[in-house]
Amino acid sequence: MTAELVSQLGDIVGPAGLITDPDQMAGYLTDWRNAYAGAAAAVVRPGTTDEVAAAVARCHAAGVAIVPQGGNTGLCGGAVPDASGRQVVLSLNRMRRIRDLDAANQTITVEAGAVLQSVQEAAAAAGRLFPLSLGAQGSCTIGGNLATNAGGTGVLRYGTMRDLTLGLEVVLPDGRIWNGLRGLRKDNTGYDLKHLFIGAEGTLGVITAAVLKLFPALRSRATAWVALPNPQAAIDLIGVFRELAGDRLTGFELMSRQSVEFVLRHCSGARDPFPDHHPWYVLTEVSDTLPGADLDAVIEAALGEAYERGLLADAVVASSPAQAAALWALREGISEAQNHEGPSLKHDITVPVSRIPAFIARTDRALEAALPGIRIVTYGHIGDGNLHHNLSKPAGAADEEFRARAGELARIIYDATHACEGSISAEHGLGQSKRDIITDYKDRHELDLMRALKHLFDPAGLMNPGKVLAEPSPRDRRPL
Ligand code: FAD
Ligand code: 2HG
Ligand code: ZN
Repeated sequence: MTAELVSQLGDIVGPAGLITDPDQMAGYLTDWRNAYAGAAAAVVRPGTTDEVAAAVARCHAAGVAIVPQGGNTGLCGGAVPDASGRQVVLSLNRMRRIRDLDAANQTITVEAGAVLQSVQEAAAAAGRLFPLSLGAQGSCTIGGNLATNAGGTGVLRYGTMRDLTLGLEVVLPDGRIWNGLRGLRKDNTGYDLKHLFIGAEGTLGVITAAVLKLFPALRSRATAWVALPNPQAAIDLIGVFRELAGDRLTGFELMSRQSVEFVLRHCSGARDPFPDHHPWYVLTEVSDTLPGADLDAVIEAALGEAYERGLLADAVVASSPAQAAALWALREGISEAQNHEGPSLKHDITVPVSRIPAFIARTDRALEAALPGIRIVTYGHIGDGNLHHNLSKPAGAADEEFRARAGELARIIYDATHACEGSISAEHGLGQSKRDIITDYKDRHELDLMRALKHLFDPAGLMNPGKVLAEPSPRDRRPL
């Protein structure tokens, strides 16, 4: 049956679109960190929406599960197939076209496999901004950004992918095509279905194209790196920046000394901006659509007020675009740098901004008590209340011993998150890594409704099964 299906899929997508050779499939079967690995009957790479629809319909008729995949940069194992070898990976990486750019409507229509950076560049070439910005932007795709409702460093000004999307085109789990590619900012004609597919991590259908919002290009920018005594100072500092910069505040990232130390150790060219060590840092950016706006003055006014209030230990304002880029590299290098220190246990949590200092104090005390010497790599989008509260093993400890503690350590972080009325996934999703533990933290009626929606869209359970929600036993499947 599988051989027959694979041959039919080959007829649909042609030789350029089908991979069955184990060596060529390998990169599609494990994730960026090599944290998850699976197997597949084939990797299918359709070139058009019609080909996606035909391939999905074929798999549906054969009862074979599909795992949608974009750039495979996700951090929760959502794009990795299971170990059965019976699933089909459906990669969108041949569907990269920019279908339309409507400057007057401030929209761009792109295919799901378009790499985020290429969409940013197309917008810039038209004098516009597509503001989603994240470390993986050279590899991640718009389809993956939508499926995970990606966030990144611009959320405090422009919102998440959900806020940036006006319309979608989706292939449903049985192969029908829903054309919702509307570029409308107002459309009250019933339920807004696009929001079900955004953040669904490929469990409700395959996103093939999207209409995205554009914004005026930013023509002036100022960037500062600030040393702080504690997280509360960062919360107070963002208040000062919000008051003085208003909507021009486009970046506000927190980093612990441990995070920066890993970057200084492992990223070539990284330099500490200050001679002394400080426990916490903030990278902040202010930008404007006006060319030549004096944003250094805005930053200096904010830093001046913060200094008067005793919030700052030290600060530097970038004197050139190259220096600003070097400061951003210190922030963007953390994920990669942590990989050099053994397994990195990732916890992408969010709590109300005001509760971050208490969250960090409580969690770090408990983590250090549970595993003395543990290296806590705290950083993130503090303006959104989103911390990457990641963990590295104590220096010299064995990888396997550390991995064995992962569940217990995650529980400490998630219990503290829950106690602060937060969420255990801010921007990376549930994938396979959090699909079981989420049931301990999310309202059970909400989970029931999610299961019912999954069953409504995908009654056969063939669209990325085992991601977001554990696979239901047939007994648990019930209609809405
Ligand atoms: P993939 O990894 O291929 O897939 C992710 C999920 O989406 C899977 O469940 C997959 O099945 C599903 N999917 C993919 N394409 C489709 C489609 N067309 N239709 C339906 N489902 C689909 N994330 C953030 O939010 N903010 C950050 O700041 C951030 N920084 C990162 C930095 C680094 C260095 C790395 C490695 C990752 C980072 N991420 C970040 C996580 C990741 O890059 C994002 O989640 C990204 O949006 C995933 O896109 P992708 O194309 O790689 O998706
Ligand atoms: C970031 O903000 C990303 O850098 C990645 O969301 C976080 O690797 C991580 O844990
Ligand atoms: Zn992030």
